[in-house]
Amino acid sequence: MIREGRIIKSISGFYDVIDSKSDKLVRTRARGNFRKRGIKPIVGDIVSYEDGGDLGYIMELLPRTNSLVRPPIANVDQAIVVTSAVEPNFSSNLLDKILVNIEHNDIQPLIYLTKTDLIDQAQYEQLKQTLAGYEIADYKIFDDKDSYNQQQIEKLESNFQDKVTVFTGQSGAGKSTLLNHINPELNIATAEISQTLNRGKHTTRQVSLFEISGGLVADTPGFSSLELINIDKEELSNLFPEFVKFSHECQFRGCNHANEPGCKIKELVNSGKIMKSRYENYLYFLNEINSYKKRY
Ligand SMILES: Nc1nc2c(ncn2[C@@H]2O[C@H](COP(=O)(O)OP(=O)(O)OP(=O)(O)O)[C@@H](O)[C@H]2O)c(=O)[nH]1
Ligand SMILES: [Mg+2]
Ligand SMILES: [Zn+2]
Repeated sequence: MIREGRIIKSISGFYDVIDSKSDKLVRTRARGNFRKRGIKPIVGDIVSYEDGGDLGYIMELLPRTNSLVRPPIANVDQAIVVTSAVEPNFSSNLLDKILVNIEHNDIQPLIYLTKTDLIDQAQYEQLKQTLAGYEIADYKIFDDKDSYNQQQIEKLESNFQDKVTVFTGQSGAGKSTLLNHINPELNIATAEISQTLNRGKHTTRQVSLFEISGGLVADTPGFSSLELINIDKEELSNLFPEFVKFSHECQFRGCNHANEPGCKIKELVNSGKIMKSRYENYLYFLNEINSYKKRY
């Protein structure tokens, strides 16, 4: 019998699939012809499979809405961008770069601030004000002074229902720690070896999706820096939702919000409605994309 399900785990050639209708977990293998066709099922894939009792067989992969490369995961709806106040230090440039990459994959970002216990009240107030600037982009912000308080965690979890969520962000920001607070039974290793220089040797960790609050959630390995992968400079402004909101009021259609006259975005930056740091990072990324072009 042919059924439909989603891959939540992949281990040495086996794929664990949750059946879409019955919620039953079925261990499967991919049919031999996948490799011939150069297709590899990944976690998050929705598949049709033949339920053969003990072991099922994946017949087809359904079209993906998106797929991430590191870690390999498909059909992601939203990303929790775990952002630390310190250790590593908050960087609006890195945060905006992460957000741009997420938007480019058509994934909804949510921002979660951690390590606020390590800063004083004045530093906290300043950071909170910075993060409030992201509300114009319609990003949900989780910035309580006590990062892992129960109420805030419940508020975060209320976004998981019927969605695939990944935790992403800089190495050491607290992604695994946050997941452990959500469900202590996950018992994910924190401050792990992924922070050491020997990183390459230890990246055997598998991505898997956990069922939490009616949705599927994945931890991912962090990074220390990031490139703007496959993003054209023409599309960059579309990855800043607050620019998209107002760009129809720019004098020129297709305005790049750089040197054009009558630019609504620049006007809103000057009046303080759009964050200056977002705009400056936008110009910085435009430059960066240009420099990639020269390099290749
Ligand atoms: N003081 C303090 N320490 C924290 C907080 N959140 C996480 N930590 C610590 O920061 C270290 C890194 O946390 P992890 O949860 O491993 O970070 P990660 O984002 O999963 O890192 P990678 O897996 O390398 O990407 C651990 O020692 C945590 O205990 C926090 O809010 N306050
Ligand atoms: Mg981790
Ligand atoms: Zn403009």
